[in-house]
Amino acid sequence: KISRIEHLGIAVPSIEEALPYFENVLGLKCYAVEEVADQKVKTAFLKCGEVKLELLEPTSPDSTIQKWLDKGNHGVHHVAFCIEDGVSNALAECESKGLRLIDKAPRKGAENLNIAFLHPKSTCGILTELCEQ
Ligand code: CMX
Repeated sequence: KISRIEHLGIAVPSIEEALPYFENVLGLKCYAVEEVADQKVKTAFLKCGEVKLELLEPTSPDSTIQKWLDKGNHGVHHVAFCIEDGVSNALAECESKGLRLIDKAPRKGAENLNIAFLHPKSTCGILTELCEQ
């Protein structure tokens, strides 16, 4: 069961260059910067009410985010939903409903959350992340 949007993942070539817009223009506050080594990204988190924005900067040319940017994409990369009754249960339900899972089981993401991704080809073109505290 989805309780809320946990965060929006936003791909940027450089967190340093993007932050002045988010902080000085939008007035949001960056409260954490963290590298997620296995995803080859540096992340910066900002609070926007209950929802977070996660800026994603690639740390390697073969990073998923770098490949996405190289294809001419920019901006919102994924939507992450908070799942009340656990990511494992949600994955089983999504699979039974014919969705394509990127992660077959939950794994640790930024902020030490249990997370799993669903493939955008089965979620109306929106790369979808499921999260649990
Ligand atoms: N949103 C919507 N569609 C996307 C997408 C995105 N973010 N990324 C890729 N796609 C689409 C592509 O447009 C492409 O569609 P077409 O075949 O119609 O052109 C299709 O998915 C396949 O894309 P691809 O460029 O060939 O890329 P890959 O298959 O190599 O990877 C994906 C796509 C979604 C499987 C991969 O990005 C993935 O595993 N993502 C989950 C992990 C992740 O995003 N990590 C970074 C964030 C980590 C964090 O938040 O901590």
